[in-house]
Amino acid sequence: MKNILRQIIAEEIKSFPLREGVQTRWGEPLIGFADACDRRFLELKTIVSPSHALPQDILPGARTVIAYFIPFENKIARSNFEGQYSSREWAVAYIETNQLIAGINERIYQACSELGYQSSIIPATHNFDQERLISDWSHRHVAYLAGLGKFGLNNMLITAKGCCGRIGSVVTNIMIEPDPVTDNEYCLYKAKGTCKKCIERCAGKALQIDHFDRKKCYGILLENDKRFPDLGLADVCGKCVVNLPCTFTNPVK
Ligand code: B12
Ligand code: SF4
Ligand code: SF4
Repeated sequence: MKNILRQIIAEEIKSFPLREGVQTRWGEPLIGFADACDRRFLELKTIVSPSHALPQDILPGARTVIAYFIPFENKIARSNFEGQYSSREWAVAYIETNQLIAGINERIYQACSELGYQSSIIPATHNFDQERLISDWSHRHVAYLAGLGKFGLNNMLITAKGCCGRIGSVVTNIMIEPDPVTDNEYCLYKAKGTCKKCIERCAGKALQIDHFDRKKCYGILLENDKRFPDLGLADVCGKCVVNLPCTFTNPVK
C-alpha cells in the first residue's frame, strides 16, 4: 500500500504541470505514515489547541494518517529572496500547490474506495479560525507524528528536503505500518544555538527567537494578497522560508 500511495502522489506531481496554465514545478515528495491511534495525537490538544481534532474525529474508524511534503523547485524559492514583498511566482506556487494537494487527496480517496476503504479530504489551508489563526487540523504537527521532520525556529516543519514546500495529510481506515517519529533536531538554532537567519529575514518582525506574532504575520500576508488581485486569495510571504540553510535540506545532518 505504501508503494501505491507513493506512486499516486508522485504521478500527480508529474502530471499536474501538464495542465494548461500551470506555472509551478515541484521536486520529489516525501511521504510518512502515523498510527491514527498513537496517543501523541491526544497531546496536540495541549500543543496546538484543545479543539484540535483526533484522526477519529475526521474519519470514524481511522487507522492511519498519511502525511506528505511537496518541495518547491529552486527557482520559486530564488524568486522570493529579494525585497519586502512576496514574489508573484511564490504567490502563484501557493495557489497552484493548494490545487495540487486537493488533486492528490482526491486520487488517494478514489484509490482507497476502489480497495473498499475510506479516506478523508482535508484542504491544504484556509481551514483555520480567523481570530485565533490556529487550525483544528495542523498538517505540520501531523507530519511530525508521521516522521517527516522536526520544527524549526521559523515554525516550519523542516524535513530531509528542507522546509520550502507544502504539506498535505489524509486520514484513512487502511492499516499501514507507521514510520518512527524523529528524536533529532533539524534546525541549527535548536541543535546548536546558531544561525537565526530566518529571524533576520522576517519581513514584518513577526518572528522573534522567543515569540511569534501570528497576527502581525497575517497582516503581511494580506498585504501581499492585495498586490495580486488577479490570482485569488494569495495570503503569502514566505521570506522566512527561503535563502536559509534549511530551505532545501536538513542542515543538521
Ligand atoms: C493558521 C496558519 C497560519 C497562520 C499562523 C501560523 C502559525 N505559525 O501557526 C498564519 C496566517 C500567520 C500563517 C503564516 C504562514 N504560513 Co501557514 N498555515 C496555517 C495553518 C492553516 C494552520 C497552522 C496552525 O494551526 N498552527 C498551530 C500552531 C499552534 O502552530 P505553531 O504555533 O506554529 O506550532 C508550534 C508549537 O506547536 C511548537 N511546540 C511547542 N511545544 C511543542 C511540543 C511538540 C512535541 C511539538 C511537536 C511542537 C511544539 O512548535 C511549533 C512550531 O514552532 C496551516 C495549514 C494546516 N491546516 O495545517 C498553514 C501552514 C502551517 N502554513 C504554511 C506556510 C508555508 C506559511 C507561510 C510561510 C506563508 C506562505 N505560504 O507564504 C507563513 C509562515 C509563518 C510562520 N513563520 O509561522 C505551511 C507550512 C509548511 C511547512 N514546511 O511547515 C502550512 C502547513 C500550509 C501547508 N499546507 O503546507 N499560517
Ligand atoms: S534559518 Fe536557521 S535558525 Fe531558522 S529555522 Fe532554519 S536552521 Fe533554524
Ligand atoms: S511569513 Fe513573512 S511576516 Fe510571516 S513570519 Fe515569515 S517572513 Fe515574517
